Amino acid sequence: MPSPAPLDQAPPSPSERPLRCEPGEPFSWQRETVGEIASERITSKAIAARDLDGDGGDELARALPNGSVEFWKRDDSRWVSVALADLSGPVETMVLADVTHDGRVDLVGAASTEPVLRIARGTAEGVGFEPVEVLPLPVAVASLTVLRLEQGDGLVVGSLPASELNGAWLLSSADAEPVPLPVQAPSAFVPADFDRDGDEDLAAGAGWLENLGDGRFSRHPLAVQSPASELQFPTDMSAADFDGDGYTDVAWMEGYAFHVLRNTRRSDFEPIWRVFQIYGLATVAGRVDCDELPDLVGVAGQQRLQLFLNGPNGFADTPSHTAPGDVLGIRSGDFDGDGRMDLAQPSARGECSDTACANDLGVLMAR
Ligand SMILES: [Ca+2]
Ligand SMILES: [Ca+2]
Ligand SMILES: [Ca+2]
Ligand SMILES: [Ca+2]
Repeated sequence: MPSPAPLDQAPPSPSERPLRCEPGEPFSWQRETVGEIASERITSKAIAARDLDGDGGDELARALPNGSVEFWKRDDSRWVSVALADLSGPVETMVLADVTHDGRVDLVGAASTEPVLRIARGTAEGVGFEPVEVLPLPVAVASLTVLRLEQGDGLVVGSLPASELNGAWLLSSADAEPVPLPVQAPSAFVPADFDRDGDEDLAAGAGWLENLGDGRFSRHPLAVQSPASELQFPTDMSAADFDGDGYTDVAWMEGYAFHVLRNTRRSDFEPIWRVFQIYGLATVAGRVDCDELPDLVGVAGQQRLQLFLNGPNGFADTPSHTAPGDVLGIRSGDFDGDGRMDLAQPSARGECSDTACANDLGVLMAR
């Protein structure tokens, strides 16, 4: 089977803000341009969204490969640049999380070219960061995922699939020793409290890791182990309670199919929906239309965005909306604070010089 490079990784969780729209309101996506990205290597791993100034809407940040990070916010339907930060070195993947456990959101970046984390501590006021600190790691970093722990935000560090130390590590804080996680071949990571015991667990590749709350994790299969199942290994996953039973389910994207696996509450999952498509690459989940059931977005063949709306009767087998353009990745956020998931979407404009391509950083606002 052809194996396209994983496009991106899903963000940790859909918005938990109250919905500010009425059930049955018609849905559309409104595309807005945030800025330009003069880089050919930007993907949505280098994009992060979080409400940093506490006004209820997420700020949007993007890192360039040289570590320069720009922050924007949506202000009265316009996008304004609000801050610059500098991680002073190569950055391919970036998260916003309180890894120093001081109550302020920090900026964390890393790259597959060097075994370090670059951390800029958040300052007390609004959107601002201290000068970067560089922390050594056992491996170069292919992915960063935020895992919420009792004491604050932790980080799951995934190494490159081809690297000698093939696996994933948990840093329970910025100054903690990395602890190896029982993961065989890391590809996609999605945190969620699957067993509702108050400790955030982690879907990781073909399994999920139950957080035992004492720093240890117990591994369970996530792919359904039956001869009829074609589930092998996800290129990406997202998590949300798609059937509204209170337990977080998983959307599983493979090269050729897109599945929803229902959390059975018995430490296992069962497939309840599947569509076929070519080269599924990335997925995010969150409420897009005006009901409480989370919807699904996939990046599929030809790198097109597809939206599958979820309702009381489940998902339709054809996407209800698609967005054109060469999508380089997706990141979810709620930029206007209305409780509906919006999408940050770098896209290729096809204008390249010898050294860089001019790409758009766009946003699809749920309307
Ligand atoms: Ca904000
Ligand atoms: Ca749990
Ligand atoms: Ca569920
Ligand atoms: Ca929104």
